[in-house]
Amino acid sequence: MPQHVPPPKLQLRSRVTCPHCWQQYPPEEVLWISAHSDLRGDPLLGEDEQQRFLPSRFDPDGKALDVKGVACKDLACPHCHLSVSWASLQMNPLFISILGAPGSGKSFLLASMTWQFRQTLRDKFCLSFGDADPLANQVLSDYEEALFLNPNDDELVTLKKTELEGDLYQSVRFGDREVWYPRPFVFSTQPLDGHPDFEKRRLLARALCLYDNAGEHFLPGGETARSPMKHLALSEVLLFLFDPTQHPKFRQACNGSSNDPQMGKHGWSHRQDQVLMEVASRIRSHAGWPQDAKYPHPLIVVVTKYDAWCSVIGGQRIDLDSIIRPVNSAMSALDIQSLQSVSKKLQDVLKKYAPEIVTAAEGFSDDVLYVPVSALGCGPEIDSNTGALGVRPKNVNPMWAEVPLLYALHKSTKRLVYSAVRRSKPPAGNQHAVASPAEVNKYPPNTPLRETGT
Ligand SMILES: Nc1nc2c(ncn2[C@@H]2O[C@H](COP(=O)(O)OP(=O)(O)O)[C@@H](O)[C@H]2O)c(=O)[nH]1
Ligand SMILES: [Mg+2]
Ligand SMILES: [Zn+2]
Repeated sequence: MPQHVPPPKLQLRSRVTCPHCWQQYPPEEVLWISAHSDLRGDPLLGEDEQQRFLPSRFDPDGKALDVKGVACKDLACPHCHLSVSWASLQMNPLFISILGAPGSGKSFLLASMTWQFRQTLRDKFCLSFGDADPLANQVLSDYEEALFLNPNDDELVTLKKTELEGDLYQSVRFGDREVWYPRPFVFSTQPLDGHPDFEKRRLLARALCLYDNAGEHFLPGGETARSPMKHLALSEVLLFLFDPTQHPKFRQACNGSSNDPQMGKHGWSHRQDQVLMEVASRIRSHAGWPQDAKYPHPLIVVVTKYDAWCSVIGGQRIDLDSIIRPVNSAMSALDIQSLQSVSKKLQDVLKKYAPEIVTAAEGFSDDVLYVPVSALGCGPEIDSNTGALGVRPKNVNPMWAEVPLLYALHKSTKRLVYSAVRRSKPPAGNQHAVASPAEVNKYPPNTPLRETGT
């Protein structure tokens, strides 16, 4: 019998979910991408793509050999032929969708969030965090580089707009039907040595699939069969971005206390509650639920551009340290109660200025957390040459950019990011208990841990 998968030292999942087309398939059906430069042309992806094939020969390292005998390393989904990373074959996926009106700050937040995660997860949570497929994450790495590793840090930068059908979408031709799939950014994370569950790292490892969606898709009527959004229904956590600078009552309340040009004539204006209701309606129809059904997962309402509207909630800088507690010398846990008290304060502010958002959010999910973030920590400036908004990298200093994703990780896999418990009587001088590893795992995990199949 031909051998379709390499003799594995690797543990593969029994079913793999494609992060592009979301079809499930057993790992032995995965295709390989030919390496020899003569082997070009794919019926689904076009003439410029390397051929995909189901292998029958492998080299001693377990790499498939293409028909020209060259060892290959890249894999592709048998349904859409787009490339999939090894992490997708080995790790439980965690789909997280980032939604919001055009201009609400999705692209900047993604860049800031993943940049912060690269340090915070290792240093504070004893978790590894890396690109599962560096080439596929290139757009996001470019954003990160422009903001955080820019040698010309005094020059204004803008991020390329998330086009409807551009870099962030990939086209696949099924016969005469062309479909544009949102390009996932895939990262892998797992416990490092020092994490209480280091021994179970293979079971706990997750392939995080993040989607930066063009906001236009969420304006009523924006989805077409050409641009499916099934990832919305598969997401275990939704991040909905609400941008107060686009809201007339927030702008009024901040009048005089913010120099941000977005508060003035540069501001966007979209009915953001309608975007959220549109998202809710699409998720329900994709999942086949009745239109009044509640989403069974957490909804995180990320209130962006905190630097621009913080005057309405006290004007303080917010620090990650205020919501994490040390567990041991290597690891901290999320202080959920502190996070919830910030959420409550923000919910009160939203009820005052934008009650329609609270109604839309709580009408959709029973588990809503409101989180203030600032991807930049400063406002953009108007570029006098182009009239566009730009930021100077030297001024960028994010606030809580990583918090929504930390909470999402905690909610979907309690054992990766732990929660700290507060003792009822705090020791003198210390309001919060330092939780021991046994204590921190307050809740049972959401989903039972499963052994990965072979
Ligand atoms: N004041 C402020 N402005 C921001 C922040 N993040 C993004 N912006 C501005 O918001 C605009 C839209 O952001 P972008 O991420 O492209 O929005 P998207 O369309 O949702 O992807 C940009 O011009 C940014 O300058 C922030 O943290 N603070
Ligand atoms: Mg964008
Ligand atoms: Zn696929």
